[in-house]
Amino acid sequence: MTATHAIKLIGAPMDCGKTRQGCLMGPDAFRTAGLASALQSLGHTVDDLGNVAPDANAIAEQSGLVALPETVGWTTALARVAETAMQDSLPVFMGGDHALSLGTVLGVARHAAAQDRPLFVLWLDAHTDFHTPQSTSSGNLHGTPVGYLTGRTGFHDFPMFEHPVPCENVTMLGLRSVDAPERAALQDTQITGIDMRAIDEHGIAAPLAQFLNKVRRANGLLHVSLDVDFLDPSVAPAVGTTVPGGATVREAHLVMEMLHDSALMTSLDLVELNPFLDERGRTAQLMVDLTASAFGRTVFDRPTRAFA
Ligand code: EXY
Ligand code: MN
Ligand code: MN
Ligand code: MN
Repeated sequence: MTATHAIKLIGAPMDCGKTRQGCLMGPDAFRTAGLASALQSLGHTVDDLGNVAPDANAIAEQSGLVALPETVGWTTALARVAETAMQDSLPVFMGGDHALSLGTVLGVARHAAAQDRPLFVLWLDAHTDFHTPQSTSSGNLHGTPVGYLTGRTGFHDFPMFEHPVPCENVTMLGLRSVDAPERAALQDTQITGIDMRAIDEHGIAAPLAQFLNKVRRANGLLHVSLDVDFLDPSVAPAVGTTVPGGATVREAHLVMEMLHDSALMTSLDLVELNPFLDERGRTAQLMVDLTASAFGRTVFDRPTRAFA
Protein backbone atom coordinates (compact mmCIF):
# COMPACT_ATOMS: atom_id res chain seq x y z
CA MET A 1 0.00 0.00 0.00
CA THR A 2 1.56 3.30 -0.90
CA ALA A 3 1.48 6.18 1.54
CA THR A 4 -1.16 8.80 0.85
CA HIS A 5 -0.75 12.50 1.46
CA ALA A 6 -2.81 15.51 2.42
CA ILE A 7 -2.00 17.65 -0.60
CA LYS A 8 -2.72 21.37 -0.78
CA LEU A 9 -2.85 22.87 -4.27
CA ILE A 10 -1.87 26.55 -4.13
CA GLY A 11 -2.25 28.75 -7.19
CA ALA A 12 0.50 31.33 -7.66
CA PRO A 13 -0.33 33.23 -10.87
CA MET A 14 2.94 35.14 -10.70
CA ASP A 15 3.98 36.59 -14.05
CA CYS A 16 6.38 39.39 -13.09
CA GLY A 17 9.58 37.35 -12.91
CA LYS A 18 10.18 38.12 -16.57
CA THR A 19 8.82 40.42 -19.25
CA ARG A 20 7.08 37.81 -21.43
CA GLN A 21 3.52 37.39 -20.04
CA GLY A 22 1.34 34.32 -19.86
CA CYS A 23 2.21 32.41 -16.69
CA LEU A 24 -0.68 34.09 -14.90
CA MET A 25 -2.94 31.56 -16.67
CA GLY A 26 -0.84 28.65 -15.36
CA PRO A 27 -2.81 27.71 -12.22
CA ASP A 28 -6.10 27.49 -14.11
CA ALA A 29 -4.44 25.46 -16.86
CA PHE A 30 -3.33 22.93 -14.23
CA ARG A 31 -6.87 22.89 -12.84
CA THR A 32 -8.35 22.46 -16.33
CA ALA A 33 -5.91 19.61 -16.99
CA GLY A 34 -7.33 17.82 -13.94
CA LEU A 35 -4.48 17.99 -11.42
CA ALA A 36 -6.75 17.59 -8.39
CA SER A 37 -8.69 14.59 -9.73
CA ALA A 38 -5.50 12.91 -10.96
CA LEU A 39 -4.09 13.05 -7.41
CA GLN A 40 -7.40 12.10 -5.77
CA SER A 41 -7.59 9.02 -8.04
CA LEU A 42 -4.35 7.87 -6.41
CA GLY A 43 -5.93 7.97 -2.96
CA HIS A 44 -4.59 11.33 -1.76
CA THR A 45 -6.76 13.96 -0.16
CA VAL A 46 -6.53 17.17 -2.21
CA ASP A 47 -7.52 20.65 -1.10
CA ASP A 48 -7.31 23.45 -3.67
CA LEU A 49 -6.76 26.65 -1.69
CA GLY A 50 -7.31 28.88 -4.72
CA ASN A 51 -4.83 31.55 -5.78
CA VAL A 52 -2.46 33.58 -3.62
CA ALA A 53 -2.37 37.34 -4.14
CA PRO A 54 0.85 39.31 -3.69
CA ASP A 55 1.25 41.58 -0.68
CA ALA A 56 0.56 45.17 -1.73
CA ASN A 57 2.76 48.24 -1.33
CA ALA A 58 6.08 46.51 -1.15
CA ILE A 59 8.85 49.09 -1.05
CA ALA A 60 11.79 48.35 -3.34
CA GLU A 61 14.58 50.62 -4.55
CA GLN A 62 17.03 48.53 -6.56
CA SER A 63 17.06 49.57 -10.21
CA GLY A 64 17.41 47.62 -13.42
CA LEU A 65 15.19 44.76 -12.24
CA VAL A 66 11.87 43.80 -13.80
CA ALA A 67 8.84 44.43 -11.55
CA LEU A 68 10.86 44.38 -8.30
CA PRO A 69 8.19 45.72 -5.88
CA GLU A 70 5.56 43.28 -7.20
CA THR A 71 8.05 40.40 -6.94
CA VAL A 72 8.88 41.31 -3.34
CA GLY A 73 5.13 41.41 -2.60
CA TRP A 74 4.70 37.92 -4.04
CA THR A 75 7.70 36.64 -2.09
CA THR A 76 6.40 37.72 1.31
CA ALA A 77 2.89 36.42 0.59
CA LEU A 78 4.06 33.05 -0.73
CA ALA A 79 6.53 32.56 2.12
CA ARG A 80 3.68 33.03 4.61
CA VAL A 81 1.37 30.63 2.74
CA ALA A 82 4.12 28.03 2.26
CA GLU A 83 5.21 28.02 5.90
CA THR A 84 1.60 27.55 7.05
CA ALA A 85 0.82 24.84 4.47
CA MET A 86 3.92 22.85 5.45
CA GLN A 87 2.55 22.38 8.94
CA ASP A 88 -0.20 19.97 7.88
CA SER A 89 0.16 19.09 4.21
CA LEU A 90 2.35 18.54 1.19
CA PRO A 91 1.95 21.84 -0.70
CA VAL A 92 2.01 21.87 -4.51
CA PHE A 93 2.50 25.39 -5.86
CA MET A 94 0.95 25.89 -9.30
CA GLY A 95 2.80 28.69 -11.09
CA GLY A 96 3.33 31.15 -12.32
CA ASP A 97 6.95 31.82 -13.23
CA HIS A 98 10.01 30.59 -11.36
CA ALA A 99 10.29 33.78 -9.31
CA LEU A 100 7.55 32.23 -7.16
CA SER A 101 10.24 29.96 -5.69
CA LEU A 102 11.75 33.03 -4.01
CA GLY A 103 8.74 32.88 -1.68
CA THR A 104 7.89 29.18 -1.58
CA VAL A 105 11.39 28.10 -0.59
CA LEU A 106 11.68 30.96 1.92
CA GLY A 107 8.55 29.67 3.65
CA VAL A 108 9.56 26.01 3.40
CA ALA A 109 13.00 26.85 4.84
CA ARG A 110 11.39 28.62 7.79
CA HIS A 111 9.32 25.51 8.46
CA ALA A 112 12.36 23.23 8.15
CA ALA A 113 14.27 25.38 10.64
CA ALA A 114 11.34 25.24 13.08
CA GLN A 115 11.40 21.46 12.74
CA ASP A 116 15.17 21.47 13.18
CA ARG A 117 15.52 19.44 9.99
CA PRO A 118 17.81 20.22 7.05
CA LEU A 119 16.21 21.33 3.77
CA PHE A 120 17.28 19.89 0.42
CA VAL A 121 16.31 21.25 -3.00
CA LEU A 122 16.01 19.40 -6.31
CA TRP A 123 16.02 21.89 -9.21
CA LEU A 124 14.67 20.44 -12.49
CA ASP A 125 15.51 23.09 -15.04
CA ALA A 126 17.46 23.98 -18.17
CA HIS A 127 18.82 26.92 -16.16
CA THR A 128 20.62 27.26 -12.83
CA ASP A 129 18.58 30.35 -11.78
CA PHE A 130 21.65 31.24 -9.69
CA HIS A 131 21.85 34.99 -10.50
CA THR A 132 21.67 37.79 -7.97
CA PRO A 133 20.04 41.18 -8.66
CA GLN A 134 23.57 42.41 -9.44
CA SER A 135 24.71 39.60 -11.74
CA THR A 136 21.60 39.30 -13.94
CA SER A 137 21.85 41.01 -17.30
CA SER A 138 18.18 40.46 -18.21
CA GLY A 139 16.83 41.87 -14.92
CA ASN A 140 14.34 38.98 -14.92
CA LEU A 141 14.08 37.76 -11.34
CA HIS A 142 12.92 34.28 -12.36
CA GLY A 143 16.65 33.72 -13.03
CA THR A 144 17.56 34.31 -9.37
CA PRO A 145 15.68 31.99 -6.94
CA VAL A 146 18.58 29.58 -6.35
CA GLY A 147 20.86 32.55 -5.68
CA TYR A 148 18.41 33.76 -3.06
CA LEU A 149 17.67 30.41 -1.39
CA THR A 150 21.39 29.60 -1.05
CA GLY A 151 22.02 32.93 0.66
CA ARG A 152 23.91 34.84 -2.03
CA THR A 153 24.20 38.55 -1.22
CA GLY A 154 22.50 41.37 -3.12
CA PHE A 155 18.82 40.70 -2.52
CA HIS A 156 18.54 44.00 -0.64
CA ASP A 157 14.83 44.56 -1.11
CA PHE A 158 13.83 41.00 -0.25
CA PRO A 159 13.30 39.58 3.24
CA MET A 160 16.47 38.18 4.78
CA PHE A 161 16.65 34.48 3.84
CA GLU A 162 17.27 33.56 7.48
CA HIS A 163 18.05 29.88 6.90
CA PRO A 164 19.82 29.57 3.55
CA VAL A 165 19.90 26.09 2.01
CA PRO A 166 23.52 24.85 2.13
CA CYS A 167 24.82 24.58 -1.43
CA GLU A 168 25.73 20.92 -0.86
CA ASN A 169 22.01 20.30 -0.30
CA VAL A 170 21.09 21.51 -3.81
CA THR A 171 21.10 19.28 -6.89
CA MET A 172 20.15 20.51 -10.36
CA LEU A 173 19.14 18.22 -13.22
CA GLY A 174 18.67 19.13 -16.90
CA LEU A 175 21.10 22.03 -17.22
CA ARG A 176 21.89 23.33 -20.70
CA SER A 177 21.73 27.14 -20.51
CA VAL A 178 23.98 28.73 -17.87
CA ASP A 179 25.13 32.37 -18.03
CA ALA A 180 28.84 33.15 -17.51
CA PRO A 181 28.34 34.91 -14.15
CA GLU A 182 26.31 31.93 -12.90
CA ARG A 183 28.94 29.45 -14.03
CA ALA A 184 31.70 31.47 -12.36
CA ALA A 185 29.75 31.71 -9.09
CA LEU A 186 28.81 28.00 -9.19
CA GLN A 187 32.49 26.98 -9.44
CA ASP A 188 32.98 28.12 -5.82
CA THR A 189 30.05 26.11 -4.48
CA GLN A 190 29.20 22.51 -3.66
CA ILE A 191 25.99 22.61 -5.73
CA THR A 192 25.64 19.42 -7.79
CA GLY A 193 24.78 20.40 -11.34
CA ILE A 194 23.93 17.51 -13.70
CA ASP A 195 23.74 18.82 -17.24
CA MET A 196 22.13 17.16 -20.26
CA ARG A 197 25.53 15.94 -21.51
CA ALA A 198 26.01 14.00 -18.25
CA ILE A 199 22.46 12.66 -18.47
CA ASP A 200 23.03 11.58 -22.10
CA GLU A 201 26.24 9.77 -21.11
CA HIS A 202 25.39 8.29 -17.71
CA GLY A 203 21.62 8.53 -17.29
CA ILE A 204 19.47 10.38 -14.78
CA ALA A 205 18.87 7.60 -12.22
CA ALA A 206 22.32 7.31 -10.64
CA PRO A 207 22.87 10.97 -9.69
CA LEU A 208 19.28 11.27 -8.52
CA ALA A 209 19.55 8.11 -6.37
CA GLN A 210 22.78 9.44 -4.86
CA PHE A 211 21.06 12.74 -3.97
CA LEU A 212 18.00 10.99 -2.52
CA ASN A 213 20.20 8.78 -0.32
CA LYS A 214 21.82 11.94 1.01
CA VAL A 215 18.41 13.43 1.84
CA ARG A 216 17.36 10.21 3.59
CA ARG A 217 20.56 9.92 5.62
CA ALA A 218 20.09 13.49 6.83
CA ASN A 219 16.39 13.04 7.65
CA GLY A 220 15.88 16.06 5.41
CA LEU A 221 12.88 17.80 3.94
CA LEU A 222 12.93 17.85 0.15
CA HIS A 223 11.61 20.72 -1.96
CA VAL A 224 11.30 19.89 -5.66
CA SER A 225 11.07 22.70 -8.22
CA LEU A 226 9.97 21.55 -11.70
CA ASP A 227 10.39 24.11 -14.48
CA VAL A 228 8.57 23.27 -17.72
CA ASP A 229 11.81 24.04 -19.61
CA PHE A 230 13.49 21.03 -17.94
CA LEU A 231 11.68 19.10 -20.67
CA ASP A 232 12.57 19.21 -24.34
CA PRO A 233 10.52 21.86 -26.17
CA SER A 234 9.28 19.22 -28.63
CA VAL A 235 7.22 17.64 -25.83
CA ALA A 236 6.69 20.78 -23.70
CA PRO A 237 6.39 23.88 -25.92
CA ALA A 238 4.37 26.00 -23.45
CA VAL A 239 7.20 27.90 -21.81
CA GLY A 240 8.84 31.21 -22.65
CA THR A 241 12.45 30.08 -22.13
CA THR A 242 12.68 26.94 -24.26
CA VAL A 243 16.12 25.39 -24.76
CA PRO A 244 16.47 22.50 -27.24
CA GLY A 245 17.96 19.24 -26.03
CA GLY A 246 15.92 18.82 -22.88
CA ALA A 247 14.69 15.82 -20.92
CA THR A 248 12.47 13.29 -22.62
CA VAL A 249 9.03 12.38 -21.31
CA ARG A 250 10.40 9.13 -19.93
CA GLU A 251 13.43 10.77 -18.27
CA ALA A 252 11.07 13.21 -16.57
CA HIS A 253 8.69 10.45 -15.48
CA LEU A 254 11.63 8.43 -14.11
CA VAL A 255 12.63 11.39 -11.91
CA MET A 256 9.08 11.69 -10.58
CA GLU A 257 8.65 7.92 -10.12
CA MET A 258 11.94 7.77 -8.17
CA LEU A 259 10.77 10.71 -6.04
CA HIS A 260 7.57 8.86 -5.27
CA ASP A 261 9.38 5.62 -4.40
CA SER A 262 11.72 7.55 -2.10
CA ALA A 263 8.74 9.07 -0.19
CA LEU A 264 11.03 12.02 0.55
CA MET A 265 9.39 14.91 -1.31
CA THR A 266 7.74 17.35 1.12
CA SER A 267 6.86 20.25 -1.23
CA LEU A 268 6.67 20.89 -4.97
CA ASP A 269 6.72 23.86 -7.36
CA LEU A 270 5.29 23.49 -10.87
CA VAL A 271 6.53 26.57 -12.73
CA GLU A 272 6.85 28.48 -15.99
CA LEU A 273 3.84 26.97 -17.72
CA ASN A 274 2.63 29.54 -20.26
CA PRO A 275 -0.72 28.25 -21.62
CA PHE A 276 -0.64 31.01 -24.27
CA LEU A 277 2.18 29.03 -25.93
CA ASP A 278 0.63 25.59 -25.49
CA GLU A 279 -0.81 23.28 -28.14
CA ARG A 280 -4.25 22.11 -27.06
CA GLY A 281 -3.13 21.89 -23.45
CA ARG A 282 -0.62 19.11 -24.02
CA THR A 283 2.13 20.74 -21.91
CA ALA A 284 -0.29 21.32 -19.04
CA GLN A 285 -1.42 17.71 -19.35
CA LEU A 286 2.17 16.43 -19.34
CA MET A 287 2.93 18.43 -16.19
CA VAL A 288 -0.16 16.93 -14.53
CA ASP A 289 0.91 13.44 -15.62
CA LEU A 290 4.41 14.04 -14.23
CA THR A 291 2.96 15.24 -10.95
CA ALA A 292 0.78 12.13 -10.79
CA SER A 293 3.95 10.02 -11.22
CA ALA A 294 5.45 11.81 -8.22
CA PHE A 295 2.40 10.76 -6.21
CA GLY A 296 2.21 7.11 -7.17
CA ARG A 297 0.85 6.74 -10.72
CA THR A 298 2.78 3.94 -12.44
CA VAL A 299 3.38 3.08 -16.06
CA PHE A 300 0.59 0.51 -15.77
CA ASP A 301 -2.13 2.97 -14.88
CA ARG A 302 -1.28 5.80 -17.23
CA PRO A 303 -4.22 6.78 -19.40
CA THR A 304 -3.74 6.61 -23.16
CA ARG A 305 -4.38 10.05 -24.55
CA ALA A 306 -4.60 11.17 -28.13
CA PHE A 307 -4.62 14.90 -28.69
CA ALA A 308 -7.22 14.77 -31.39
N1 EXY B 1 19.80 33.02 -17.18
C1 EXY B 1 18.82 33.79 -17.98
C2 EXY B 1 18.44 35.06 -17.23
O1 EXY B 1 18.82 35.19 -16.08
O2 EXY B 1 17.74 35.90 -17.79
C3 EXY B 1 17.60 32.96 -18.29
C4 EXY B 1 16.82 32.62 -17.04
C5 EXY B 1 15.63 31.74 -17.34
C6 EXY B 1 14.97 31.42 -16.03
C7 EXY B 1 13.91 30.42 -16.22
C8 EXY B 1 13.10 30.13 -15.06
O3 EXY B 1 14.18 29.22 -15.63
MN1 MN C 1 2.58 6.77 -2.67
MN1 MN D 1 13.76 28.07 -13.72
MN1 MN E 1 14.35 27.37 -16.76
